[in-house]
Amino acid sequence: MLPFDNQTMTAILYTYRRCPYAMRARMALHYAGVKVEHREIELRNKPQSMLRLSPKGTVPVLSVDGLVLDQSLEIMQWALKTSDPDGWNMLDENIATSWIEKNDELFKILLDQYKYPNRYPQLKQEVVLAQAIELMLKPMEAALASSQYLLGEKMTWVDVALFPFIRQFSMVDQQKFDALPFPNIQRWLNQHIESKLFISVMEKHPTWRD
Ligand SMILES: N[C@@H](CCC(=O)N[C@@H](CS)C(=O)NCC(=O)O)C(=O)O
Repeated sequence: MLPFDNQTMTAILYTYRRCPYAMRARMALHYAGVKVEHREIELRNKPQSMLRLSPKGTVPVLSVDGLVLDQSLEIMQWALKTSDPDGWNMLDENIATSWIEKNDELFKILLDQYKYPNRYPQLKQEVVLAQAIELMLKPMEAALASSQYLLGEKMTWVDVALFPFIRQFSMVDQQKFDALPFPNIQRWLNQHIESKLFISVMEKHPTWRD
């Protein structure tokens, strides 16, 4: 357990509302009860104070008590070490890693290709969709058909880490996504979208200026 104390320590989070990496970090921090100073950024005009902490210039970035975490999964893990009231961390590490690798290394590429077809004129959107279905959506549907969450009957941080990416994918063409034969993914997605946790981390904040 890290000695984070909401009363005496300030955690600063640089974030961007619509970024799926930032969403997973915000959800874990909120779940863990870590109060953060929320600094909403513009990706095209990043604050110098953030770049001084993390020159690579991606969100989320968490700064707390001299520690800088600039990977969303690190922030999630840090939050859960601080507090994990419902046992999001009680899971099989190998299965967790395989879902995360599939999402962060492969599915994210397909998501970008599917979302921004103008940037990939050589790719057919139907082919990208078919690849995403084979890689991610079919295995997810199978997992969610046999249990309520990806790793079993209890929600884990893996559900939270993947959900913002699947949400973004579904929103590219909502009608088309809704027509796919994946009722269990839709159930799981809607449950997260409608959750108090997600709604609270999607509140709008004014842009932070240094
Ligand atoms: N591996 C990083 C990826 C974070 C990332 O790529 N965030 C995007 C926004 S969704 C970003 O900040 N991109 C920088 C930019 O667009 O300038 C993490 O897990 O935190």
